[in-house]
Amino acid sequence: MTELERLLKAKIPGERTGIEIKHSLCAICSPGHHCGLDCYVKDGVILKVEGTPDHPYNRGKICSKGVNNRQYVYRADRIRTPLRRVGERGEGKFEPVSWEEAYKIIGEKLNAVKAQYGPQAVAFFSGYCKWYRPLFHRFAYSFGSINYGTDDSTCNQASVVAGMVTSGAPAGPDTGRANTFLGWAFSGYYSSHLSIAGVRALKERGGKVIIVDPRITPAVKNLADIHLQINPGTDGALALGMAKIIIENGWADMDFIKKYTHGYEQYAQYVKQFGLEKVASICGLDPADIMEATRIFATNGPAAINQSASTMVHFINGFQAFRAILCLSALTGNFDQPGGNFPNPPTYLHKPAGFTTREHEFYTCKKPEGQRRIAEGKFPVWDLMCDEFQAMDLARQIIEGTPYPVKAIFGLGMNVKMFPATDKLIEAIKQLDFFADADLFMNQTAKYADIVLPSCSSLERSEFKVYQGGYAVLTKPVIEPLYESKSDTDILCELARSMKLGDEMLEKGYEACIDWIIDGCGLTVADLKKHDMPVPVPAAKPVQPGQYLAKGCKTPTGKFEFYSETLARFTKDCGLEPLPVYSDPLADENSDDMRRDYPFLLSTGVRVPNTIHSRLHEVPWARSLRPDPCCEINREDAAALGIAEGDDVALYSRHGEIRVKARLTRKIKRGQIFMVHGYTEANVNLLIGEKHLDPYSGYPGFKGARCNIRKLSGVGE
Ligand SMILES: Nc1nc2c(c(=O)[nH]1)N[C@H]1C(S)=C(S)[C@@H](COP(=O)(O)OP(=O)(O)OC[C@H]3O[C@@H](n4cnc5c(=O)[nH]c(N)nc54)[C@H](O)[C@@H]3O)O[C@H]1N2
Ligand SMILES: Nc1nc2c(c(=O)[nH]1)N[C@H]1C(S)=C(S)[C@@H](COP(=O)(O)OP(=O)(O)OC[C@H]3O[C@@H](n4cnc5c(=O)[nH]c(N)nc54)[C@H](O)[C@@H]3O)O[C@H]1N2
Ligand SMILES: [Mo]
Repeated sequence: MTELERLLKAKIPGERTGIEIKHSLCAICSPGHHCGLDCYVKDGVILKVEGTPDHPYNRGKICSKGVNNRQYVYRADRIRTPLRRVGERGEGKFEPVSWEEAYKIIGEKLNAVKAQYGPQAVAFFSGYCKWYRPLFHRFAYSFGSINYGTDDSTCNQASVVAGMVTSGAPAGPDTGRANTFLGWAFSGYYSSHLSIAGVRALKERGGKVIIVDPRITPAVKNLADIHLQINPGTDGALALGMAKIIIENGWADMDFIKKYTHGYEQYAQYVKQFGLEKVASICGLDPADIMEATRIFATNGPAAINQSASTMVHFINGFQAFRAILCLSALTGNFDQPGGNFPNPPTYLHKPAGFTTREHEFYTCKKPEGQRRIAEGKFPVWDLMCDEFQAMDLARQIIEGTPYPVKAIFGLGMNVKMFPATDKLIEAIKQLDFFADADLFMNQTAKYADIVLPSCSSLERSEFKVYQGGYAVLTKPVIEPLYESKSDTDILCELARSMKLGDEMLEKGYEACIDWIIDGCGLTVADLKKHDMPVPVPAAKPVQPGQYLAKGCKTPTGKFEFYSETLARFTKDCGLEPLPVYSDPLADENSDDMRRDYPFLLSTGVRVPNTIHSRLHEVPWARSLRPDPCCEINREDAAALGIAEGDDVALYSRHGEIRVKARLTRKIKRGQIFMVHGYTEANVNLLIGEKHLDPYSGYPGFKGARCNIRKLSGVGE
């Protein structure tokens, strides 16, 4: 091997090899992260990726998902050209069409539905990706439809709303200044790897870590001083029981409570019924552990609570559980205090960076009046707080046509596998007059579309992004978009022009839109284009604890509300409770018959290191870590059912059945089964009913439903 060959094999950048390091960001994962990436590029091809060492956010680190970027971008099932369906819906038979032709068909079809049924009969829906959302939201409104919806119908928005209802603003943990870290459903190693360093540092300076989780996770093993291995979905009871202990031991911060909170008397009265023995029995915990964890949390302050983004609200009692946990922060005077939890308002796309943008004005200025959203009236707090439809009622409304027909969907990255009762949504999509979807990959959903558009990845596009600490970046593409793919924002702006939507801003293109949104921050797109790394934003100012309470909470009383006056508005007509009440996570599935036929609690979608939702199941490196869809079952349960490691099993509920492999574990207690979501060949969402929803948020009980399991004998099964 020559030296040059050796250098090339080792992918060493430089003039000799012609390998260049180009900066971008990893958008495989959630927008809360988007780590900086070094892409090693030669002749327009990505050879490898690494974390960018001097990136202000991830400082060189990337996770086990991010390392897959090269294989992700070059996945064999990338959609190459715009496509028109020629076979049956779902059959996967398409013919290529030009972009102009695709835009023309989309325009004609959407306008035909609008003419016949009204603009609200067209629904606009976005899957997980957030980066194009302000433009997409505005597109829907400029078209004239109020029906814009996203994966926020199932992700972390319910946690945000629970925070808004209680304190007026969601409040994150100030781990850097805390003495105690209460990780409530915290699995940082898997779902948010950069959060671990802060917890480690806290431990190193002598702080205490409590983790509440039904599983023994790496966070439990490596970080926890106390692990409360709770029964899934019983967290609300634990939080209320802890409140009782805190109040009775005189650990509540009465000065804080008097000054900054509302409804303490009713709350203190309510928690009296959550005695230690009762709570220990509901939660499956040792009373002594609950006592000790509560003592540490309440007396070794400041204490920060890190609630999971979505786990708590993935139960039908989750909204109130989230509130009950949040109340512990105010009860102990840790809310909006250094080392506690403090609100840090988002700057752009959920990410706080210490400056304000005109993200919301950008689309609300086009909001159509006088229309009723899909699901409107079913989840009144959602209606009040969220500027999008709750998608859990989408399939029903399409099929039943009430209160009005929905006849077309324009989707960006729509993914039916992620909805409970996926089969019903597919039925609904089959009944539409028209369905268009843009995605990188020919996934199960795209196969049902009449027109499929090829989107490109973050490495092939230019994308605006803000970061904590007051940074912003406009990335540059590191390679040309593959095949005929385009960035989603170019698709939206070109379609706006082709359809003559009459929206000058969208017609001007993405950069003009961003310039409008960031106006006043001290930087323009032209400034950002001079860099390929995040730069400090002149208008950014760090947000400090205490600032929020000083101005008064954004709640009806201006206080932190143990007793929510917002929820109280809906008590009489909708039965919503103003206090953070506890209810059974399986309330709708707890009949004797159900207990007998489906004795296991099914928890779906606990995060695993090798994938985010469905996005890496088809990527060879990531897939090799977990080649088969498998469900986890406690070893003793498995033994009782004659199930051995790797056995084929049927996992079923009253709604459906899937076939997977059994993985035996001691990491979960008896009576529970955990299964990862996002597989087409074993879609666990077929087991979750469309009506198994939290009445406050409309969120599905993904993490608490009933199921059963049986070993498959092989032949004929
Ligand atoms: N059972 C169960 N179901 C769940 C969950 C669970 O825990 N359990 N979790 C829920 C949660 S929290 C969430 S957030 C949702 C996530 O649900 P989805 O957002 O539907 O999940 P993804 O698999 O990320 O699918 C997004 C789609 O977007 C495509 N895509 C990726 N990048 C781009 C892009 O740049 N442009 C376009 N146009 N498309 C792109 C992907 O290829 C994929 O097809 O799932 C929910 N569903
Ligand atoms: N690797 C990876 N990372 C991801 C994602 C992914 O799909 N894969 N998805 C991203 C998205 S969209 C989201 S919303 C976030 C979600 O992020 P997280 O909410 O952190 O994700 P989970 O791992 O589902 O849940 C965290 C922990 O909650 C525990 N848990 C489960 N049920 C209960 C319960 O009843 N009570 C308590 N106290 N704990 C419980 C789980 O065992 C787990 O250890 O992750 C983001 N990050
Ligand atoms: Mo999510």
